[in-house]
Amino acid sequence: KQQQPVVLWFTGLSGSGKSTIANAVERLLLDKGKHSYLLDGDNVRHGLNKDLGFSDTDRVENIRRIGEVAKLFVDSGSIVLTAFISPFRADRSQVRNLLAEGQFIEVFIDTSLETCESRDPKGLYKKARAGEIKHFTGIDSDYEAPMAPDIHVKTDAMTVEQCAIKVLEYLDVKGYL
Ligand code: GGZ
Repeated sequence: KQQQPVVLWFTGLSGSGKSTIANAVERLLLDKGKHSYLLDGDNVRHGLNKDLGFSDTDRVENIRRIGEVAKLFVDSGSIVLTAFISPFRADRSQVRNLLAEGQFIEVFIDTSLETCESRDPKGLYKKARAGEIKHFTGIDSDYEAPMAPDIHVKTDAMTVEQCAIKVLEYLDVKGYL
């Protein structure tokens, strides 16, 4: 059976584990012989969207462009993973509406602000608390958690591997693979 093209849209706070889990999902897919493509800050915010910052307006535009790019990949038959905070519900639902029914899977990487802040791998939360970075998500910029995510990954008591398996099982059960 052919794989179904789809967007796995990861959303969650900075440091929640979106990219790490998305990478683990990519690897599990590859183990099953399924090729996927990951869009994240490294390949999008440094290139296509390098003109955008972190004001609300810029984040809206960031997500809009990523949605359009994800759609192009889906049109080419790919499984696409995206790992962006995507803090606003309206923007995420706009991407859902861009795609055909069943082609957008919202994956909520639900890690408490407390946990994200204690990890702080890049020291960004510390800077945000000190007022050195303005409009930081979770500190002085909103994060609107999904109300009905397709996949709700509560990371606190799970390993990265377990989180990735949860995503894979969803894809399997729903017939995407
Ligand atoms: C949030 C910021 C900010 C501000 C820089 N707020 O942990 P990171 O570093 O690697 O991931 C964060 C990334 C967020 O970019 P996104 O494109 O995912 O955001 S959005 O979907 O809201 O457009 C963080 C870094 O960029 N970063 N400044 N003020 N994250």
